[in-house]
Amino acid sequence: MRASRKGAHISGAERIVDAADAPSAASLLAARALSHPLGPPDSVNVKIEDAGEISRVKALPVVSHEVASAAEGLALAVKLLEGAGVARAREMMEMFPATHSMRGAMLVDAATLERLEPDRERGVRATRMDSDAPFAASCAAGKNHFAEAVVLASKVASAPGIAGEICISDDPGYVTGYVAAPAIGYCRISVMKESGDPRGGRIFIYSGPRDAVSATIRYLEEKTVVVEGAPLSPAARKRPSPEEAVEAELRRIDAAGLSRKCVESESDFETVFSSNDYLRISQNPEVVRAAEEALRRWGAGSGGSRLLSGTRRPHVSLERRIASFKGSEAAVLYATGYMANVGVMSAVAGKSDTVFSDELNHASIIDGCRLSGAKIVVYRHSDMEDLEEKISAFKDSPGRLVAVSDGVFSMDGDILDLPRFLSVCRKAGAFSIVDEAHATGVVGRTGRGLCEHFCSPAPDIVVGTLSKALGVEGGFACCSRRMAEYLVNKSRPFIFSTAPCAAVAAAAEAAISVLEAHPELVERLRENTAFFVSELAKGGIAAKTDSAIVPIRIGDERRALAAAEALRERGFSIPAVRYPTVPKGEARLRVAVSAAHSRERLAAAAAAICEICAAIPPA
Ligand code: WAQ
Ligand code: MG
Repeated sequence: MRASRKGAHISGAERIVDAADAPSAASLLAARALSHPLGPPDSVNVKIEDAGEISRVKALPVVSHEVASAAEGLALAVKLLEGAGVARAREMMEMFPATHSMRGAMLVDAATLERLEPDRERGVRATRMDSDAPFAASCAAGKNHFAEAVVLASKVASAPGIAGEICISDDPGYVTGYVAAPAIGYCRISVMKESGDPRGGRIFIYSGPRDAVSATIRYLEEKTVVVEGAPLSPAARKRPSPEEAVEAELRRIDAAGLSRKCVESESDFETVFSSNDYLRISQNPEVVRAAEEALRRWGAGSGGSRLLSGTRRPHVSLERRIASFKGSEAAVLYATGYMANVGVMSAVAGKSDTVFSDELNHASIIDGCRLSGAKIVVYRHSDMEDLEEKISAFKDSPGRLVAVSDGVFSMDGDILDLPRFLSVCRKAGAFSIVDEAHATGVVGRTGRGLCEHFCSPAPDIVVGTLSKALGVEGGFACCSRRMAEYLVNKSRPFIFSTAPCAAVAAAAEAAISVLEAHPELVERLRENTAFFVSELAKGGIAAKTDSAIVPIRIGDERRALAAAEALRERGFSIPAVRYPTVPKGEARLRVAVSAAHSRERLAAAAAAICEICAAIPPA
């Protein structure tokens, strides 16, 4: 339907209905045109035509943003579009006034800001679309700005090459507008212009090859699209449904290049450069046999927590063995390394205490600090002067002071200066806690960790894991006998988890035996790492490490992903590590060297990394 007066357009609308409903739809639309708020038209055209082949798309999820002013609304529009990957949204906003005189939308190239509409006065018009709402609801008399806009935006977002849309109504009384994009959905913005302002317009943002523009325009103007599940009013659902909330968040993650998936992986050391199974002990026949025997003897599950019938001989024996390997009085076993850190931190610190935590500590330490409820003071990475200064500010506070650091930093591969850390803790009377997850089996001549490496006494608690160089699973805390008793009484992840399977404990103990019997594995890992770093240097990449983790800094998340993908195509599984694992804009490739890698494979991987990093286009 199209209504006009003195040749000028007043209103238009279209419906896609069953043929049987066409006559009543036509009369409802005519009635709507005749009672338009802008006054009576002098002509109304109602055209009924065959919809042809119909394609169906899902309505964009709707997110509402309340703002206080038009200026705030326009700024938010820019921010939302940037979040959807439209880098030049601010400049597009400056082009917006040129849309005011157009009946259709401006079509702008996302990269170059060139205008792509064939007729600049008219613009590109999205037509041939409707919601799948029941006929009566969708034909209700009067204009429903919101419902019509969601349908239009959903069709536009589904068009090939469309990266986003900006819309402000040309209705002087309607100040709510929106930006939309496949990545962020339909984002309503409560105020985008001053009330009474008759200027409005639309921009469709195009991001595709130049020779596909006409296909996009054809889709927008000619393809018949029914939009499924478009809401009729935004007020009907103030709070997004659980499904919508999840959908919106997933789209946001995806748009930022931060989407993650579990990918099945071969345990093949020729291709995998990301395994923590540094010494390949997971495959050791003695370790596998120990697990098999224990599995037959003790069954597949332990049947209870350690304090309630879950403790078996292999658990007790493993705890003793960990302690003797690490040179501590006692050890407490946890189901995972994550739980060990969460369990230790939350047991040692409480509400009235203060924890000092390295800014690059592992997520499990951070989560443990948070769970403890203690005040958290973050100090600069490995900066012992900063730690000392921050700790000394609390010298008169009555609560406990607890300093915690990774031994090997898992994303940079560098190690803590343990003697200096301990001396700062001693002076301040602070508990010292060091996580040796990536140090055990790697650092120190025989893989016993930082104490061996520095010939240093031990911190109050050494946390570690059985799942990395020891090749099995589980975490542990090494400490004094009394401290172990304390953890068993206070550490909720220990108290409230089912005891690990006895076969896991038996395998872990066998793994420690393997490591003790074969210190040359640790030596080989060290040599392999040094070799790999020197091969990278030959190719022009200066990488550094004190462990078996070699970070290759890239910066931009998408470039890091592209590099990882290119490496995967060449048969090297080397992951890109991104936010939130590392800070935004500090994405990197993270190589974990193994004692099982051959020199040839290490050299080939280094060469591929150097070549690909030189070739990926800048961000
Ligand atoms: N295709 C392309 N551009 C169009 C079309 C179309 N089918 N219809 C209108 N435009 C352009 C034209 O330049 C208009 O001046 C401008 O968009 C605005 O159109 O969640 O009412 O029909 O409550 O005035 C937003 C609703 C309502 C926000 C938008 O747009 C909300 C609105 P209007
Ligand atoms: Mg209008």
